[in-house]
Amino acid sequence: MKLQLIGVPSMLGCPNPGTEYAFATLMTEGLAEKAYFQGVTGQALTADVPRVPRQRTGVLYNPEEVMASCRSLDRMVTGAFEEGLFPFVIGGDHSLAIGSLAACLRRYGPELCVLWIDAHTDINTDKTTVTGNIHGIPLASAMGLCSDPSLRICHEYALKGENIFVLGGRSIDPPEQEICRKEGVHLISPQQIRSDPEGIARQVAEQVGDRPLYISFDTDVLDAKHFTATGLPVPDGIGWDESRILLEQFCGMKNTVYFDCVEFCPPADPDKSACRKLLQLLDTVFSTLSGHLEP
Ligand SMILES: [Mn+2]
Repeated sequence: MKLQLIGVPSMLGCPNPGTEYAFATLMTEGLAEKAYFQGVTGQALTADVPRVPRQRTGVLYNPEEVMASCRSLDRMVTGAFEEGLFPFVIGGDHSLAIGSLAACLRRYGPELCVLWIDAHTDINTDKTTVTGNIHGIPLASAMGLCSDPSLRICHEYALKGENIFVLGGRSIDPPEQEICRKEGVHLISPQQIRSDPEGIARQVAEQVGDRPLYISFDTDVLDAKHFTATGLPVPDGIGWDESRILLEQFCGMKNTVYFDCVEFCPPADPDKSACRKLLQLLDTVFSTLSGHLEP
């Protein structure tokens, strides 16, 4: 199996602009070459993202345009599955997951497990959000917890809280903590990961077992002192080594069906040093995935 690279140049779901340049910047700096070298094939796709000013209409910022981007990504991820390709998605802000989670749920059903490697749990609903930023609600959307049905794409299946593992979460709103507790979401702290990254990765892998696995890597999981080129840098995170250990473990699992990397913000990285480190990490992901995807 080969990879399908998909870029989502979105920023309307997060407060700070810049994530819309991540895919183009990574491609210019060698992402496609690294992918090609590791076995990716074909042309990269770019999701259709409306270009409009960011503005709040009611509770949320730009719900119509964000959902249009998500539906575009849903079609591309679904298309990749139909062609037997592994979807490898570069954001863009994390709201894109509404589209990719919908595609994965429709294909794999409620057994789908989600690894959310992120400083945030992104599990606010349209009722609990304070900021109105849609990158804070994708998990709640996939679980069917949002009260506005237009914020959800796949209505056949809901993601189960007990199948969600948030790794590195440390900026969690009180309503999100309540949702996580009630729904049985697994929260693994940065401290737990730093103290024994291999052990934590193994434990989570055992809990997932052979169920289909969705992996999302939000760059803000990295500690703010290692990586500031993201919309919302948060202190007390994990390092590059721990990130690599987690991704090697999880991307090496045969049941992994999807990967994304989101929230990289190139304008906050003028000397491209963060970009180069991120490319190295993604190269590890490529080589780990290509090691187990069937030819
Ligand atoms: Mn996120």
